[in-house]
Amino acid sequence: MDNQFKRTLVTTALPYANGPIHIGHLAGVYIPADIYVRYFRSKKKDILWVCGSDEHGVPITLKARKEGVEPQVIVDRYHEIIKKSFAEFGVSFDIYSRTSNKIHHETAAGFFKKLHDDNQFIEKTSEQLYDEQEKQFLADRYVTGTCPHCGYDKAYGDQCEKCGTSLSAKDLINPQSSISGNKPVLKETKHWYLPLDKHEPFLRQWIIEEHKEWKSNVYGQCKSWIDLGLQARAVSRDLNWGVPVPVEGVDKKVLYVWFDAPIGYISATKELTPDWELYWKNKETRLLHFIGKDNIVFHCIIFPAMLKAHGDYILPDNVPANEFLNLEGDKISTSRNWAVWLHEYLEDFKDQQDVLRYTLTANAPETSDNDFTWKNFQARNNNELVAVLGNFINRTLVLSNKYYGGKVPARGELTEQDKDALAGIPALKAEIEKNLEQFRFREALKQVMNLARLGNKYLAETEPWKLFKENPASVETIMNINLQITANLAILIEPFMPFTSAKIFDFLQIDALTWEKAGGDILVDGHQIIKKAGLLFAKIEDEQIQAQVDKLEQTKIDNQPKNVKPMKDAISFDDFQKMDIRVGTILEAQKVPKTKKLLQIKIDTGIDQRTVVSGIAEYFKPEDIIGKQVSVLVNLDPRKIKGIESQGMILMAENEDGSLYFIQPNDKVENGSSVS
Ligand code: B3M
Ligand code: ZN
Repeated sequence: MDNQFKRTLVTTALPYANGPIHIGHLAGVYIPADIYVRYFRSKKKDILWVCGSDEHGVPITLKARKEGVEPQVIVDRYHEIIKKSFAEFGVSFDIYSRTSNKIHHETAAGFFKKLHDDNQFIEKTSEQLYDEQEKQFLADRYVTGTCPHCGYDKAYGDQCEKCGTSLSAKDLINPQSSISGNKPVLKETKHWYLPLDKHEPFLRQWIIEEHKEWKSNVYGQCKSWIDLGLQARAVSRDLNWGVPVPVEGVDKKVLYVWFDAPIGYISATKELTPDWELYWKNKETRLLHFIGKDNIVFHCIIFPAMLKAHGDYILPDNVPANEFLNLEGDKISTSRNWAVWLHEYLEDFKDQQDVLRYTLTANAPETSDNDFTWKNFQARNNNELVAVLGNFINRTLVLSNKYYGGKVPARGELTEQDKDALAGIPALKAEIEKNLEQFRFREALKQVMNLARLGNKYLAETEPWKLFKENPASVETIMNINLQITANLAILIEPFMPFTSAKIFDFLQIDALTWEKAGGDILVDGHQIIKKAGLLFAKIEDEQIQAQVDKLEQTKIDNQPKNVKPMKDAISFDDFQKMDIRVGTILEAQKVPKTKKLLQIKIDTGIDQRTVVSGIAEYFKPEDIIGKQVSVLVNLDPRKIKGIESQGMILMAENEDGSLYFIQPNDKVENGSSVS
């Protein structure tokens, strides 16, 4: 399939620079892409991989707002953290750029301007959701509400994360401002729209007819959107963070983040190479977008429509999107801190990047959502990496050193068993290639491990340690074959576990080799390998796993509302109605002498003016509460407290730490208004 192409350009979703990177990112997007790109590099194919931080959009401005800093502070912080995590895990982009830089602003503005000048947009003034308190239009993640398609009640203004449908803020049922929590009003504003409806016939033909080979999850999503009917999408926003709309006289409007972000792929390529146009405009280039399933509509419908409208760009040849990875049965969530963060993983599992890369690939959510559990992580390490791969290579190296001082022995005459073992190498290599080229990374990795399994089986069946005395020549053959398998493993494993591959090459004392060398003999007779090799993998103990599980348990506890008292027994409506609660205003207040907690308070209840003794002196100064409206239970039997008759009770909310708050109307009401 790759033969008709001269070169490949791989893009991976630009992570939002509003938080660090977790295992969900790696498993869904960056590890599969890294495997793919490393494989093609190893085959010496012309391939480039571009990525960078997505530094615009509401996730960034919301975070900045929360911290009370400028958005630039947020993106500078997380861009560095993300970039470092990727590098530490061997994610081998050719460039990791960012969308706040100049080249991107110019490229995105230029792209918009061309479409604008070519009349590819519709300009429309319409009513949009507006937060009156915050004086801001609400779009995208600034507004949440109920999805009109699936009923999910936390859908965003641009997308429902539950069903994946792309939305416009006005589609939401019961919209609510993410900033103030208020119900938005409608206000007029002018925007530019990309008429997706106009592109529908082309999209239908291009995807539904010409790309039936796309993964079924991707193809299915695209088909259902197209069948639902596409609508014009606004590509500008009333915000002050982003790429300014490059139209004369327009102020305080920026490009919609999903308009500028995919152009980030183009800007990054420009930054990387003067030949960037070859990768974007030449029909012999194959463009691939690796993404998660929530990004499908943007990469398969909206961005291609933009590229098509521009006129001179190629379109993606494939969009191998993955489903989601869950963590211990629950959706990974940055806000709930339900994640395994890459930088934290390395603190606990130093130098064990490949164990995580292996586990995430073996459990990749390729066809459906999948679950990461620490138990499975431990089992994959102990039962597969240690017991299969590590064990085979260790035994091979130890025996070679023991028998031959680490010099590769020559092969003699071959038995059927020897021939079978040797034949397994090219056969498995072919399987690995076939799967990699079809984006089936789990299966490809399984086949790599099968080569180690084959080696273990061959060792177990030939038992060279038993033969060494009586038939030394046959042992030379056996060990030669085991060493050749080891060298093949070093090559074939490189896309998946680059750190391990480098170690094996070092054990064998040869320079790293490329893909074409795999399939047969690699080591020449008499070559000297390392005398004493370390172990490739270490067993992961139960305590280490327990510590991780405990950490997640703690997160669960942290996420729980604290110390909420259990509900009292049910009461009847009549019981409730017996209470007469009124809004009153505090007229006077003074401390009750010789007490710590008590205030004597005079209240205008609307019915009368009366005295109430209340145990709130530790939280309120008498002079601060005069004039405040409070809720008072007025028909409570009077009680004498410290010699003063208390005629009712002021209702208070009590926080976990014991601090007290009045229950007040949110606006001034008449004294005597009843609370029910
Ligand atoms: N920034 C990532 C996300 O949806 C989004 C991808 C942009 S790719 C052009 O989490
Ligand atoms: Zn939905």
